Amino acid sequence: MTHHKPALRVGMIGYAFMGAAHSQAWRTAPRFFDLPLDPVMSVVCGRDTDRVAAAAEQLGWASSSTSWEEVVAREDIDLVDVCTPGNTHAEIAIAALRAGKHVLCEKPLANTVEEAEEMAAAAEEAARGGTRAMVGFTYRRVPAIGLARRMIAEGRIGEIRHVRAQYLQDWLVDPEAPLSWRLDKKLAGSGALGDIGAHVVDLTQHLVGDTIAEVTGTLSTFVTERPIAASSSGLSASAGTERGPVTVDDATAFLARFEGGYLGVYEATRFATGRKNSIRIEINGTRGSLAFDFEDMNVLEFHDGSIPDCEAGFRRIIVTEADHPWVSAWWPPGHGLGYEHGFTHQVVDLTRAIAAGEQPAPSFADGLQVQRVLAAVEASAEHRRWEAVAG
Ligand code: SOE
Repeated sequence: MTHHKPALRVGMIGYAFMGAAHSQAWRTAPRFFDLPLDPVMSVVCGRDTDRVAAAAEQLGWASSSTSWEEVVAREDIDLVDVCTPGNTHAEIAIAALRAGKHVLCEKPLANTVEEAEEMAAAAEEAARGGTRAMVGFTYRRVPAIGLARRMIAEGRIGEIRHVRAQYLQDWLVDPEAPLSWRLDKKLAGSGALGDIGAHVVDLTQHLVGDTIAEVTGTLSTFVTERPIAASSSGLSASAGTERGPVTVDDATAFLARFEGGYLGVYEATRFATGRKNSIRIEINGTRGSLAFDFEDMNVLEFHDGSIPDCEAGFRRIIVTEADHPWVSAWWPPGHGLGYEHGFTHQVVDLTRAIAAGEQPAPSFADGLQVQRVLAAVEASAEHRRWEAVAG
């Protein structure tokens, strides 16, 4: 294919949901985009020898390993892609950066602000030597979100007044849905707040180009015990009747005030019956409004306030034109993109930034700032008051 280009040899840690999404991205990016480096899917790493070998075969990695330390130390690896639960992000990412590997790390950046601070410091240090780090807030790279950001930056909706964001899922409505690592505070850090709330915090801040200054919010856990899943506990199938505690939030709601003075209203839940992956964002400005729902991800709604009221209204822009962000590499107008394309665009932008010697976005510093917002929401819920976002 692109043998004249320098290689970017990738080692990926973890191979479940995110590992599959990232594998698809590494494989596809150089086939649809003209990249300055040629990604090589060198090694995938996991704890179980047989399962990780099978994953390598299935997902297209040249080899497999059961030691992330070994992968990080390998001379012939240029980038470490961290697709593990949050409790291992800091250790793996920092070791990789110190070994001179570029890092792509899944979100949320870490499980605590302290870990995120250490990661951001390691990334800053590494950047001095040209080593890059990026956190995987992949929804930034949905074309409709890219278009919304461009329109806001161009002033098309004027001054911002309201930011409204919801991340709605329903995979925990059934009280018999099993405990997964995502429901264990030690592994996941928090529940809906960090897993999906983090996305809308990042997305909205990215869209308006501003940060949240203070928050007040609350957290709820509706189902406090669930059956232990055989696969995640290592117990036999008979363990189906055993139950374990849910140690994270099922849902959160919070208000925010941005540095620029405007208001934010946020909701993140795994109990919105009927909503599967509904990331809804509406931004109201003095000259217009924009609205997005990931369940209709190729569409951006735009109300242009300069049109006379008798003819105005929200119109649906189908974000599949060649001059929409990232779209020209894909299909003709109207043919649509999906969830996986965000991951491909992430790999494209990261690879280009590495080759250009530039800082990719979102950086670990951006990931740390989101972590601070999450921590402020938790503190607010605990103390029942407004909390400033530290930093
Ligand atoms: C589960 O809630 C999950 O897979 C999240 O972990 C992702 O970040 C989100 O994009 C989709 O839902």
